[in-house]
Amino acid sequence: MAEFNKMSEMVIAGDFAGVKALTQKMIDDQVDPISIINDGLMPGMNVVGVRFKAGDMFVPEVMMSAKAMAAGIELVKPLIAESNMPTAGKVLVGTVKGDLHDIGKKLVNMMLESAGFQIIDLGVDIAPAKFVEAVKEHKPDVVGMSALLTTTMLSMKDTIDALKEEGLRDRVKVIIGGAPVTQSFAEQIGADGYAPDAAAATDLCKQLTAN
Ligand code: B12
Repeated sequence: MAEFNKMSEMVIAGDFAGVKALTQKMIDDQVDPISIINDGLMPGMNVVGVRFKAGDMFVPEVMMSAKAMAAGIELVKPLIAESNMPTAGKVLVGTVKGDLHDIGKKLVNMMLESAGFQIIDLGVDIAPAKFVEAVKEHKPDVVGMSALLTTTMLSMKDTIDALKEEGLRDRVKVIIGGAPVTQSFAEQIGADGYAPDAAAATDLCKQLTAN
């Protein structure tokens, strides 16, 4: 349908008002709300992910696209029974203890949400015990930790160790990210994965929740 393509283009362009208006028009025209998400909004965000990874789009543009997509989702959400909402999995995220940086984490959240993941964001300065508590409460598929300081990255290992001590490590995948974090650090502390940016984080979560 040409309107789906138009909607994808509007998401890519970060056209908040356009996406909102077109979503409402489609709802008025009785288009299936799940199809609006899967055939209109998602394909646009997928393109954004690819372009961001290739360096053809930058953080502010990605945020505009994610906001445009969210405007569409807001309108269709009430029309879809909770259980039918397409969900790719549940991701629990937090910035680790002692660290207050959250801009990158918010970007990761937006991209994941746009890809259909349910996000539980614990916030910043999250101690290992708090991650453990939240894993018990929310039973996520993936735990994502963010750190921007070389001093706070060490708390990522403490959190993984705490999950092990509580017998929860095998029940969740753990991914880490943030400017000072690397793939080799992820391997060193026993995380399941590392991603350098929000688009790669989305790919990683898709991969880890695929089975
Ligand atoms: C903005 C900023 C701040 C803001 C934070 C505001 C906020 N709400 O986040 C404020 C002013 C509060 C701040 C404070 C401090 N900061 Co500061 N800050 C920055 C700055 C300029 C930008 C960070 C940022 O937002 N980048 C943009 C986002 C989009 O990128 P990103 O965070 O890397 O996220 C991407 C990826 O890393 C990845 N990612 C991120 N999280 C996750 C999580 C997962 C699971 C995955 C898979 C991927 C992933 O995806 C994201 C999107 O693509 C950096 C410098 C820099 N260029 O990085 C310094 C920087 C990180 N800060 C630094 C320092 C030293 C501090 C302070 C200690 C300064 C001070 N003396 O008070 C305090 C510490 C406060 C604390 N306890 O946390 C240093 C860290 C040095 C180091 N190696 O340890 C840096 C590198 C600056 C520098 N060159 O010295 N800071």
